[in-house]
Amino acid sequence: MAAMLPLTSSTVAGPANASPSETEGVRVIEVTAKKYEFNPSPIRVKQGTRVQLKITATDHAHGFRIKPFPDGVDTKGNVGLVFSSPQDFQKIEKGQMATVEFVAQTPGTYPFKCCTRCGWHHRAMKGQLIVEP
Ligand SMILES: [Cu+2]
Repeated sequence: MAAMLPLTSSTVAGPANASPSETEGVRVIEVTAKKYEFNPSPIRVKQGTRVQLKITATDHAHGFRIKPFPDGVDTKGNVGLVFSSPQDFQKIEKGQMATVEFVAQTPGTYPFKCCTRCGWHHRAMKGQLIVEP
């Protein structure tokens, strides 16, 4: 039982428009995707957390792709993010929400990016997930 108890003093102090909440051990983080940014970014979670990213494309169709290996780590090593959904890629239509769920198994920095061509600066549309030990 003890492992599931939430800490009394939450250190969640993200941007005001992000509303992280916890449901049955899942950390739900709402993310917006718009030209040409993800918000919030970077997203910080603790190692071992089951994370659900709810990504809403507000102004245009966007995409979301995250690397399952942390930056600077040999990709032949252990996977750092363990996905519950079969893929780490989502296309998100305008006004729609996509959910990506995974366990943040290994500390490190995981870059993510838009993977649906959405305009001139599409390639610059990136963010980071930081898994803290
Ligand atoms: Cu794009």
